[in-house]
Amino acid sequence: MTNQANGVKNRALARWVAEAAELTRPDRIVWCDGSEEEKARLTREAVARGVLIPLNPARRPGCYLHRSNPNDVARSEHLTFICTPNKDDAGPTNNWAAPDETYARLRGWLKGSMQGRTMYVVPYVMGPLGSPFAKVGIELTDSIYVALNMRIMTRMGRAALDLLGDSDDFNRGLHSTLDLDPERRLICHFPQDNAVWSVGSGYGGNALLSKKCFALRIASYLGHSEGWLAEHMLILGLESPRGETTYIAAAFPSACGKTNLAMLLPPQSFKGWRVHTVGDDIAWLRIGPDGRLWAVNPEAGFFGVAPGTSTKSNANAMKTVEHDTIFTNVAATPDGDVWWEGMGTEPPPGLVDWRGQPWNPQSGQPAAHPNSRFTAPMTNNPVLSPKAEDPQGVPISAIIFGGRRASTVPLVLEASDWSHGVFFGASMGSETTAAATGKVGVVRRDPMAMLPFCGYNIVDYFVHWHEIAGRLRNPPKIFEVNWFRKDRDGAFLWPGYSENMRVLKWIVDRVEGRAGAEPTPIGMVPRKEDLNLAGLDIAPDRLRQATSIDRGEWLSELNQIEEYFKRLGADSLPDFERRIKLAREGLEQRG
Ligand code: OXD
Ligand code: MN
Repeated sequence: MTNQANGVKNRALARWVAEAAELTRPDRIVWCDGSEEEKARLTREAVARGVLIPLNPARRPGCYLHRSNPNDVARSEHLTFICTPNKDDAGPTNNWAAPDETYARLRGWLKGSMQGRTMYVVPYVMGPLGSPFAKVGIELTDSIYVALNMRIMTRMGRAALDLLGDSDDFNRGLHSTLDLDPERRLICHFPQDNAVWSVGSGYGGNALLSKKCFALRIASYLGHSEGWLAEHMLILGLESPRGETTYIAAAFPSACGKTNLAMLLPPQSFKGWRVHTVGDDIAWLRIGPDGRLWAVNPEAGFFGVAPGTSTKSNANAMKTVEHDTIFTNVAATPDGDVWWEGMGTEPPPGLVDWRGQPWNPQSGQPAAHPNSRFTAPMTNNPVLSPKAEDPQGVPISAIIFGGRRASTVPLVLEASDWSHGVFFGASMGSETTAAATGKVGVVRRDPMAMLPFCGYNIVDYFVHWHEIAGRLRNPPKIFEVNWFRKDRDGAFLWPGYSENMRVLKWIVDRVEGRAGAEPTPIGMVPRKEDLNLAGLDIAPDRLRQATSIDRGEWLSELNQIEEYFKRLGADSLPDFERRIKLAREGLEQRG
């Protein structure tokens, strides 16, 4: 076995890599340094092995296509485990397994699993370099695709080893694709050990351990004990024509438009307004010395959903993926470009689908997998915030919770205070999407969009959110949005995309105390005159439907929320009980 570890001084790291190698028996160990030379070398190797297919350099310079195993195309929530000594610490929303048994079982699977393969040692930093938020992870992987993706998604290489120094405080991620057999696929988190072992999958959310595994599941656990929050939230800055920027963090379940909102291009009539992206998926939030909530995006790239991304839905994402991007499971055109459903162009003749098969519109199946992705460096984004690398992060003035709901939830609601906002987040529901395996389109409760990502007991997580308030002297206002409400014929009531700017502007105006709102038993809603609707062609009746609170729908919603909280054991939280009671009484009085 060759191992270039000679120069590595960190004893804990060297020991751990040696232990993992002893178990998995790779032919070679390659320590990634993050250099350009290394990127070129790994890319050449990935192309030679057929893992990456080069795209046409004239059309997509520096871009590659990867086709995954068709059985491995989304996060596998049913195979994702939180392994804590006590089952109760994982709580009612997580799959649980005992740590010792799980380590033993995985050790059995991992024995010799890297024979004939290379083990890549991928050191990485989450959070801007020099930031008090920053944390180090090391992923050991036998997937060259993972190593190259990690290079985009994190600050990978030398910088991480420098930051780590001789500390043993780093996330230990061990990843092997084994033989991609779903019967031997498990994604296991050991929060007490700051460790993740993921086997049998090469898919992003299962295999890029920096992302969901470390930056959300393990980090939420660390945040609970250290007094901060790791959230499934985008972060954006909204700059007014006067040059004032307000920062907003927004939680939406997977594939509900976080990347689109984070890169939003305001409509024509909003002259001088600009959106800047700080992050599109994950926020780490801490209370600053000023008593405000400060956020960083721990990631350095975007792992976005391709289908539905177009010049109309997200012109900035289309620019972001013009170069130096890895596409996964999209369709390929005969001239070496990419294509997906909802790209806004007709499928060209001679298309090859995500499985590598010839495709035409009669094929009866999408050409790109519905959860096909792009991995692009955040610096490709033309509207990247100048604060994205700021070690202090950005101060958050508003938090938004959003879901995909065909009915019931209005376009936007404002909470009366922090704890009312916590209720919004804890009770939110959304229709499922292709980002996880399983049925698509059924409403499931997804508290704070963290259902698949909270690494500890969700009831403790709610309490943690409540307790944070005690230390926030200047808390953000909290809102709930729903861009997806439909009329009786199934058509969307609100045009969405760029027009969501109108809702963001109302939110900023509410933060600044400049806009009006109407109280309802559920929360504050904007009246027509409170929204800037200049240049928007929407029938008054459709706007009314989009923003209305239907008494019957909400009484049934509250029953479902109450039922859900009971199932979680969260009904004992006095504040939730009070919120439900107040909302019910208010609706009943409305008659
Ligand atoms: C993601 C997800 O990949 O939420 O961001 O599934
Ligand atoms: Mn996500």
